[in-house]
Amino acid sequence: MVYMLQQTLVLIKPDGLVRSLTGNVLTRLSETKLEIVAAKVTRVSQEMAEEHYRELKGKPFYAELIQYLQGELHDRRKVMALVYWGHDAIEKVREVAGETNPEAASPTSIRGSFGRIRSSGLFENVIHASSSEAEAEREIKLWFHPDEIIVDLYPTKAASSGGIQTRQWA
Ligand code: IDP
Ligand code: MG
Repeated sequence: MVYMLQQTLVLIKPDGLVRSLTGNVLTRLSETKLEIVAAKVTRVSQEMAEEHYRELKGKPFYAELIQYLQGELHDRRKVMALVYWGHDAIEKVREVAGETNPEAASPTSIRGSFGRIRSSGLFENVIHASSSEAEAEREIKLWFHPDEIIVDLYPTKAASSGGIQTRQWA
């Protein structure tokens, strides 16, 4: 089989942070042997949440999902964002993450171990993981600046900010 060198975006969602699951989640993800090439803790504006989940606009759970990603359901207004990089990164991380519905997810997966379904029906499933190369590209460019990632993943162009040379996504 041909191995694909890929990158994928992971978000530890606010439920993961408020329940102190960061260490557990990172330990599970380390089993993939992928490399972390970017990581940060960041606040999530409504615009970011809507852009991240723009494909789901119109779903009955969309409005609550936007609140969830912003941390409004957990009074913890931040997420941890990471880029994992290596062979078959997308599939490996999705495998460790488990299915979207935490009750359907394998009990040994992150979502199966730590996720729950809110009484509203929203899947509170601890992490986000990109599901295709196109989605990974869109999401990594949304959440990270080129200079925050230690490898060159996508083309960039030079930019200057206050006289300091930086890069932007091309
Ligand atoms: P994914 O996170 O496994 O890629 P998506 O379909 O992209 O799943 O959905 C994004 C997020 O929206 C999920 O992680 C979950 O939090 C929520 N979600 C998705 N489908 C449902 C649903 O049918 N009911 C409730 N929440 C859902
Ligand atoms: Mg998805």
